[in-house]
Amino acid sequence: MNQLKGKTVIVTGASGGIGLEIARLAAEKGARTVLLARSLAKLESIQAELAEKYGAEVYVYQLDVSDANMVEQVFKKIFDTVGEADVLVNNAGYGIFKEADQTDAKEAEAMFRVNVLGLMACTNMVLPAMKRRRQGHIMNIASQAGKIATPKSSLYSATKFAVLGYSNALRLEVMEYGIHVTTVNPGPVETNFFSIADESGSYAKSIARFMLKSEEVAAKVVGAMLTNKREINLPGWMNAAGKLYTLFPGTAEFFGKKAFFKK
Ligand code: NJP
Repeated sequence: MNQLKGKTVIVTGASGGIGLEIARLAAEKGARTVLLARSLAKLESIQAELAEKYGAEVYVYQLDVSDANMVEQVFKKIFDTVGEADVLVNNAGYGIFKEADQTDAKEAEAMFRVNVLGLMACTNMVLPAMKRRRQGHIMNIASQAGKIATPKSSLYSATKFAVLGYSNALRLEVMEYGIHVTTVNPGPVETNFFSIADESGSYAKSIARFMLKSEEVAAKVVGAMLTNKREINLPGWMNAAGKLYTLFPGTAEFFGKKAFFKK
């Protein structure tokens, strides 16, 4: 049974990378798909492609999730034009790999505004209707960096730890309304993320063989839509490493030193 047919799926950061693949797959499965990002021209060309390929009902809106007023205006427009959300995928985000003392307050504030406050603002827009309808699904793209913090990831990890903390509390709060909250924690994924996070390209090169494809991540996310999956952790070996790290952090840091200092 295709559980997404006729459902409304909103994806932030859908102009490329993981968000685009999630939107593409949701559209292919018959969802009414709403794509949000800052790059409107990219969204419009994706809209045309998805409409042609899948005959999909696709809507696009320009949105910078770090702008709280814009979040409010755009979501109101979506509710008026498209309808209420069945699934919200909070995917917009970025990282910058730098040591803590090389990171200034402006960079920290900007990243928190997108990765954390933006995600919270979008969630708050869809929650009232989800609670009223006693159904819905919030899927938050966090990271393995929200489970294991490594050098040059202090700021990025802090934002993703925040996303996991927020999501874990939210899941309990909305459980009684039949609303699901899933966190998605991928390892490195081959996307434009690294051209922002790792300008030199050296980290991306050193871990190229471990990189996931955005299509793989998207398949897991879309496959879990409207189910009560708590977390999606991938790849499996990194999930296992994350569990060991939680149990024995000191030992894991000692033996994992070589891997931890790859950035
Ligand atoms: O990155 P990329 P990913 N307001 O750069 C949008 C997490 N993750 O797909 O606004 C609204 O290809 C941007 O669009 P635009 C990562 O932390 C990744 O890899 O037009 N949208 C684009 O569509 C992030 O949360 C890896 O520039 C904004 C999208 O976000 C998510 O996965 C590993 C925005 C970014 O696409 C997607 O990242 C991991 C804003 N202010 C977690 N700023 C990885 N790639 O290795 C950016 O564990 N966007």
